[in-house]
Order: sequence, then C-alpha cells, then structure tokens
Amino acid sequence: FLKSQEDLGVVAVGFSGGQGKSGVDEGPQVLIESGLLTQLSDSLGYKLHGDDKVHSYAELLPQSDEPYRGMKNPLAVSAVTRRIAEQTYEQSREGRMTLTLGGDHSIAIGTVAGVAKATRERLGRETAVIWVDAHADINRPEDSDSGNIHGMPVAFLTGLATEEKEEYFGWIKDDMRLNKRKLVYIGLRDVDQAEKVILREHGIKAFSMFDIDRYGIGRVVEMALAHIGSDTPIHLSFDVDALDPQWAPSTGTPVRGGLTLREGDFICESVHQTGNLVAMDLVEVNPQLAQDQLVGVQETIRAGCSLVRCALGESLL
Ligand code: EXY
Ligand code: MN
Ligand code: MN
Ligand code: MN
Repeated sequence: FLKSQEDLGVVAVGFSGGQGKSGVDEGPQVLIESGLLTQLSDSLGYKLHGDDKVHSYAELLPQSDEPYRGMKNPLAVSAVTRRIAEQTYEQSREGRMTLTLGGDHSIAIGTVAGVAKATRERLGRETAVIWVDAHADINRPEDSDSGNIHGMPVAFLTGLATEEKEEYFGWIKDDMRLNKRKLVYIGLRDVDQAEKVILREHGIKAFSMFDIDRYGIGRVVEMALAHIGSDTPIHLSFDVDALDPQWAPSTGTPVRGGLTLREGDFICESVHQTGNLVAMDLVEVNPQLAQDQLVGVQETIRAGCSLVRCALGESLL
C-alpha cells in the first residue's frame, strides 16, 4: 500500500495536554537524541522526510481552556490534533510510511484521522488500526472519570463520541474516521466499566493480557490480523504502557502484568511482515517518570526504539 518501502515521513509531537503529567512532551526529543532516527536511516536504510525537530505547537495553545463536556484542555487538544492530522495526511498522501513519536495518546486522534483520510483518497480503502495498550482509550467524554482526553481518542475516531463545534473536535469528518470493525486491541488490562460496555455492545475485537496468557502472543497476533483481514492497510498505534513496567516504567499510567519487551517486539515484527503497515505511533514515553530514575528512563527509551525498529523491519531475515 506504500509508494516506496524506503521513504519514511516523521512527525514528532511534543504534546502532553491529553493528560495531567508533564514530561511526556519530552518523549520524542529523548527518543531522537538516543539515536532512533539515525538508526532508521543508517541501519534500516530509510530516507527520512518530515520533522527533524519536535513541535511544541505553542502557537496553537489557547489563553484559557475551560473544561467542556468534562474534557480537560479541550481546545488545546482539539487544535493540536487537528494540526497533527494535517501533518500525517501530508506524509501519508505521498505514499510514505508515517511514523509519529509522541506525546500522550490523545495525539492519535490526529495521526489516525490524517492517515485514514489519505488512505481513502489515495487507495480508496479504509485503514485498520491495531491499538496496543494497557487501556482501551475509548471513553466518551461523559463516561470518563478523569476528563483526560488520552483516555478518549478511540471514541472520537470511531464516531462513538461526536461533537458539532469545530473547535471541540467537530473538525473530525467522516473521511477521517475509523471503522470499528477495522479496530483491534492487544494488551488490555485496565479498562473502565463504561468502556467494557462499549466494547461489548459494539462487538469491538479486543485481546487482553488474559488472552495472551491463554493463547500465547503468536496466536493472538494471528487472530488479530485475521480479524482485520489480510488485504487492508494497517495503522499500528503503540502505547508504551502496553509493556510491563519492568520494561517501560517511564510512562504516565503504568499497569503491572503487561507485555514483555519481546512480546511487544513480536507484535511489531508480525505487523511489519504483513507488508501492509502504513503508519505507526509510539506514544506515552515520559522521561520524567520512573521509580529508579536513570535506569528506568534508559530502559523505556531503549524499549521504545526497539518497538519502532521492529515495526520498520529490523529484525526479520
Ligand atoms: N481509562 C482511564 C481514563 O480514561 O482516564 C485511563 C486512561 C489512560 C490512557 C492511557 C494512554 O493509554
Ligand atoms: Mn493509550
Ligand atoms: Mn495506555
Ligand atoms: Mn521488510
């Protein structure tokens, strides 16, 4: 589904407004400083386009931003994700693999919207999304206990949450949306009650850690890929908190009992192997957070880099 296997469009998003902890806006900078993009160009042979520095989107941030429908920082998140959608659209429209480094997971409102629109225009196809996460991120604003928009992106993308007002996500149009039958989760283990109801009522495919223990990661990935179909462009949205905190402690909402790094890498490798990957997000790396500061931050960054390299084809023979 890509025009070339060598071109990579990079979007580096220094944004943390979808949740309350500072530091996640520094995620892309530390990933880049640790050499991720150099590895992709020098070792994997990608030709890089797009960002070599990180956006802070300062010019888009409003003076005041009162909660709306219970959402925190709604104007900021809406404006920034709208801009991100333009950025991923620009890269994806060119037929490039599109890599977004976050940032909290609210930014996927933009990444998925932009890629979905580009893929519809370019190929006349719907994009499938594999959402790897400890959390389902599918709260509608009214269902959310926290008001944090990083717990809501999938609700807006699938149209389960809608809004008329442009400045509060009303800019998300049908051609940017994700078909909920083309969505599959892997790694869930901390899902809110209202989210469980949504997943059940809408028949959304989800593989929890229970399923991974039961079937093993190999069969789970096989079933996930079978669900979306073998002939569909794939957007992989990888929240680093899907990994166990042992591997990725530096993240805002860690949950024990997660994926090993090897299982995370395996998901990425398997998706690469389909040949259908058109976009990847890596989000929620927060270098300001870790129990054992330095070691934890280094481990998390190394894990994040490994996931991206695996999705982009490093480890397959
Ligand atoms: N479900 C909780 C909420 O809505 O606040 C926690 C969400 C955490 C979201 C992280 C990014 O994946
Ligand atoms: Mn998430
Ligand atoms: Mn998460
Ligand atoms: Mn390959």
